[in-house]
Amino acid sequence: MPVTIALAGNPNSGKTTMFNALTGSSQRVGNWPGVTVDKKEGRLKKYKDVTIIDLPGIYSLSPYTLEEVISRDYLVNEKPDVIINIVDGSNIERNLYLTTQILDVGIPVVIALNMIDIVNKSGDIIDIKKLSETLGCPVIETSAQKGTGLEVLTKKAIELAKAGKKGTFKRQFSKPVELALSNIAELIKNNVPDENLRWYSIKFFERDEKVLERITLSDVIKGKIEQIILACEEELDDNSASIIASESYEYISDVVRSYVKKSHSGTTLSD
Ligand code: GDP
Ligand code: K
Ligand code: MG
Repeated sequence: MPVTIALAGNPNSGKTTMFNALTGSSQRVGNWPGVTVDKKEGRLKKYKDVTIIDLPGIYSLSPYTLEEVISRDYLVNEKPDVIINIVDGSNIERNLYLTTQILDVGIPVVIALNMIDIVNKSGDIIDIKKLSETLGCPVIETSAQKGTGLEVLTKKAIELAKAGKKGTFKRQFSKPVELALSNIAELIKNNVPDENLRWYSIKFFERDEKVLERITLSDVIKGKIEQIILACEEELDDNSASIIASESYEYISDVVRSYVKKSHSGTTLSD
């Protein structure tokens, strides 16, 4: 069975280094449709039926930059079989913002906890097992530069792709937000793919312009969604997009506080 793996991650997380290590000389560079951003594609070494797509480096899946829109359109509409999310382990808190959004999309994800050589040298300790349980997906330690962990990483990715195995990520937003999201999900569930329902519900809640353009809903349904959002905004006294962003940052900082022990700070590793 042919498998398509997408590499997604922040700029400077080691994506290009990883892509080169995985694909060697089998690379082709083209353009994403209609834009001049490079689209790099290659074949996984030793596997002729595994294609690797290098997505542009991004910090989030919001609709504000060309790179973000290319990446999310690809993930949501073209659906790779599995995403390898490259996380710079030495900058984990910042990198996990994109990770949570990628996990919301609803396709299988493996996290490459990259720069692990730097993490180890610094003396920081990351509880991989707990992180993996919390994020509901495998977390594999890698050094793209030294070539460590890559075989385990790609084996895991191919295994998830073939099993079509989605993660079990279940971060909870606050009660009013979860209520709004489930009410929105009820209204849009016939208009979006099942596996992406959570992602679309969040995007409608955020009034994401690109999603509003793309998914056609009746004016009555649109009106109901707006009422749901307004009620939540009133209750939490903030606008919806900023509610999602700030609750996401809180969630990530909890995760990092619990599972990352910095060698030079007072942060503790919970059990
Ligand atoms: P990109 O912006 O995500 O494509 O990142 P690059 O692949 O260009 O990597 C950014 C820098 O980090 C480069 O200098 C790489 O050599 C270096 N790098 C990438 N992966 C690793 C790693 O696992 N360990 C270390 N120490 N450096 C890495
Ligand atoms: K770079
Ligand atoms: Mg790069």
